[in-house]
Amino acid sequence: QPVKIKNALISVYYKDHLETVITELKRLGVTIYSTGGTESFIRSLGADVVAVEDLTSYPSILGGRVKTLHPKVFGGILARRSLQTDQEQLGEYEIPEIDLVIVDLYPFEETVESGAGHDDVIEKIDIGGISLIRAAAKNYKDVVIISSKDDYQTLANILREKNGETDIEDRKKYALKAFNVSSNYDTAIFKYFNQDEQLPVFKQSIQQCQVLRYGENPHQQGIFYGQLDAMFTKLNGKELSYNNLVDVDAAVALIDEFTEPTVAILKHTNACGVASRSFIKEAWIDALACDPVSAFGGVIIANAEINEETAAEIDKLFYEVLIAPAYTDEALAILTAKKNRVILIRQKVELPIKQFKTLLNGVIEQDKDLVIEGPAQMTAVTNAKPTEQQLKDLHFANKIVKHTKSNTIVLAKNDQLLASGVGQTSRVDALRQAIEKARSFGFDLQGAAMASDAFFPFPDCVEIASEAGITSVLQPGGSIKDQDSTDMANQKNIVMVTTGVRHFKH
Ligand code: 93A
Repeated sequence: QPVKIKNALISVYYKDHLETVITELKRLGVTIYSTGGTESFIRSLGADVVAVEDLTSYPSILGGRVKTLHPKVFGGILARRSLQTDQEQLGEYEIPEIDLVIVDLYPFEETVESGAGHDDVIEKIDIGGISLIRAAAKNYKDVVIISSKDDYQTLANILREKNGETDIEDRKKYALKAFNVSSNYDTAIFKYFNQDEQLPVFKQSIQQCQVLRYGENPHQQGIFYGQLDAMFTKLNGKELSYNNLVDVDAAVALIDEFTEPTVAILKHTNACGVASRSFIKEAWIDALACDPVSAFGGVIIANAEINEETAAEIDKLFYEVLIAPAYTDEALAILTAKKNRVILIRQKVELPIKQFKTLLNGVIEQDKDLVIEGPAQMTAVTNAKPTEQQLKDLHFANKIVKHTKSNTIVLAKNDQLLASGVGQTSRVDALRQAIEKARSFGFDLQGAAMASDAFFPFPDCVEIASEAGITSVLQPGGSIKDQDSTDMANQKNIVMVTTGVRHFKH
């Protein structure tokens, strides 16, 4: 049914281009209600206008935060013209029907983009205006909602051509547009809050970028968005490649799990050597001993200063990148003799707590895995209880398992990685790979600790582990067949603890 406009409410932030509509409303004798600034503007055009305060018998309060939020305004917009009870209530409370609402919202995005401070941005979150838009759009069967300047001219044309009437198709089209305006508006507010609270570091970092030699392979282009200079001082070597960056990222995340002097060696993001010792040189020697074959061409990271004697040992290996918090001058003299090797000093800077990855036709975001369970979070589920040393070994293995590609099993003993099975499609495969690797490098697995990134679906892993000499096992638990694995551990007289926390990494 056509609606003949009798009363209009106009509340616009930017007043420009309103003249044509006002001219038509004036000609049609429409009563115009309006808020402070808009009211003055309409009056200046020579049209009659009723202050919304006179309609509500309430002043605009809280510095304008509450000016249209009143039943006398919203009742007139939301009342169903065809519903008798709504009509009776309008009469009872002396509420005029409002058939046209024109709103131009507080410019939230524009205020954010102008670099305004937080308080100014907050003030530009429109509450009354967005409510007017939503209310009028909800009642589009009886009300016209104009939520964008772009529509002033077409509205004026319709009013002129149809002599103040609108039809349902037009009103529905304007309602659709109104909900588009309101949803974009709220999305902008959401983005502002999300950026402000969670991603300050990331936001900063993507303002700079660096073109890489190539991507993962020479036929792929690569760019790094971020500020490497803020994290590392490069003392020697060529530009970091795409793959170097990926491994350096993994190395940094892994080493931050450790507090004692520790060295880790990584290949394709997985550790192939980790050891914690009282002195960094011993940590290096025992990290390398884990898998000296894989270590070739790897990324090395240490959490303590590299001295001369450690540098002399590291220098014997061909590696791509070495990262440490500091180097002695004598150490640097040795390390910088090989021109291509990248030597980095790492500054501790705050890193983003979110991860992003493109996927299908979108992007997925998640929190980084920032938790690690220590002995206090380990619950012994077997008859045999862990010794201090076993708890220490399990904790060490758990730190590494968290940073290794799933499915993974990590074997460790005396603060040294013995071997791991990485990125396997079954947990049994990961365990077999780990056992075989450890043996091939001469490790005796008697008394070793084993950590699994996820629960055991069957008791087979516990059985195989026990046969290899492993005496303590850590896993998150949570399989419906947990008890089978526990029974197997009891039968083999080995210790098993659960942590309740899974550490998948893909
Ligand atoms: O602060 S508000 O959210 N509170 C309200 O009740 C309210 N009603 C309308 N802002 C409100 N408005 C907005 O005021 C409109 O969306 C428009 O942007 C602006 C118009 O104010 P004025 O007519 O005083 O210039």
